[in-house]
Amino acid sequence: MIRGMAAEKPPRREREGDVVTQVRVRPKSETRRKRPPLYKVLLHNDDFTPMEFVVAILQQVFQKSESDAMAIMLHAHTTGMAVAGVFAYEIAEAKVEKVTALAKEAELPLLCTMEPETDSMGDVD
Ligand code: TYC
Repeated sequence: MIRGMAAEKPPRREREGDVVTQVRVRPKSETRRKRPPLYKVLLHNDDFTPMEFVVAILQQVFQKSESDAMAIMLHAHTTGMAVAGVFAYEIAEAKVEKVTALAKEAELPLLCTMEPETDSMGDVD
């Protein structure tokens, strides 16, 4: 022990007969997360995409009811942006790609993006 210095804990070893198992002890900062980080999928307002198209996207891609889809579309229409849903990274990415492909196919400028979900302190996790 070195005086005045926090000695680092050595790796734990467990003896089982002749087999020595070394257990890796991760520092707290490296422990596995229980929940994956989440991402908000955002629909941005524009002046050209018909309201009906946005409602249909919300129903078909985000499985929203007609009344929820209408409320989310109107929120984007009045505030400039709305959260269509919150998902793990790969799911959010697939939703953005799907909406972008449907908008392109319909030759509409509807913009769909994703961003990390943050808590009330603005922290990602
Ligand atoms: N502002 C569009 C209109 O008046 C409708 C609209 C709503 C477009 C939401 C995009 O994310 C959007 N036709």
